[in-house]
Amino acid sequence: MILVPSAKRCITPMKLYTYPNGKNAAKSLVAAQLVGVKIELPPFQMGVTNKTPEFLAKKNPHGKVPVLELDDGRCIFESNAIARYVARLGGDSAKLFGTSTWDLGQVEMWIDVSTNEIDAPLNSWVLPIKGVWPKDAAKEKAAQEAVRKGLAVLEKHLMTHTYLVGDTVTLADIVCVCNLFPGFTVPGVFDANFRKGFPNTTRYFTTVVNQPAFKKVLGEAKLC
Ligand SMILES: N[C@@H](CCC(=O)N[C@@H](CS)C(=O)NCC(=O)O)C(=O)O
Repeated sequence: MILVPSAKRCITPMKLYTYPNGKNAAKSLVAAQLVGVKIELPPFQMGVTNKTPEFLAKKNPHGKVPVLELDDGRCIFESNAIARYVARLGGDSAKLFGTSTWDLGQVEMWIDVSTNEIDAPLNSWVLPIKGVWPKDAAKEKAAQEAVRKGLAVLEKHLMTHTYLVGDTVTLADIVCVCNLFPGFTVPGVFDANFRKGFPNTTRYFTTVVNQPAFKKVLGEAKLC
């Protein structure tokens, strides 16, 4: 059943503006692997390329990445929007969006849950550790609590599900696993002790992240 209109397949490869190993860019790069779409990574210097007048005028006025440039020069920003677009390019909309209207709703729901309830607070935990954001102990404690709450919901769902929706990887798993990636891999975040409280989420993450399309984009996920 075709639920989502497929986007036109580009002949000239699309370009994804991003810095190396970004988990937001990985969402669309994994989707591209799974639907058989080619995406090029043009030379990019974080903080320089994305602040040029040309980038701000034509690619993303927010000066942020990732940005997907189509073969005709039009651009899409916001990593989930880019991932949705790429996922629809394969021609088989069922592949990453499930096989029913219910599945599609669930895929969209889990994309939003993992973005709002996990990725948002996880950034406030991980980015100060990576030195990207300033340290603020009170904010980090609140972020950790919020991540635990978000993960508790995921953990319960994954007690009886291998994947978030249906029996195969969907875009929900791609977005969720990319969002979880820094938590499971940045030292001091989801460490062995933390993981004991989330066995289903840990099993889910390792199951999905070790699949070839994920490994090709994200590399070896060494748990922290
Ligand atoms: N919600 C956006 C977040 C984009 C974002 O914050 N990108 C960061 C890198 S992860 C960025 O480009 N920052 C540059 C800046 O803020 O100047 C998405 O999912 O694409």
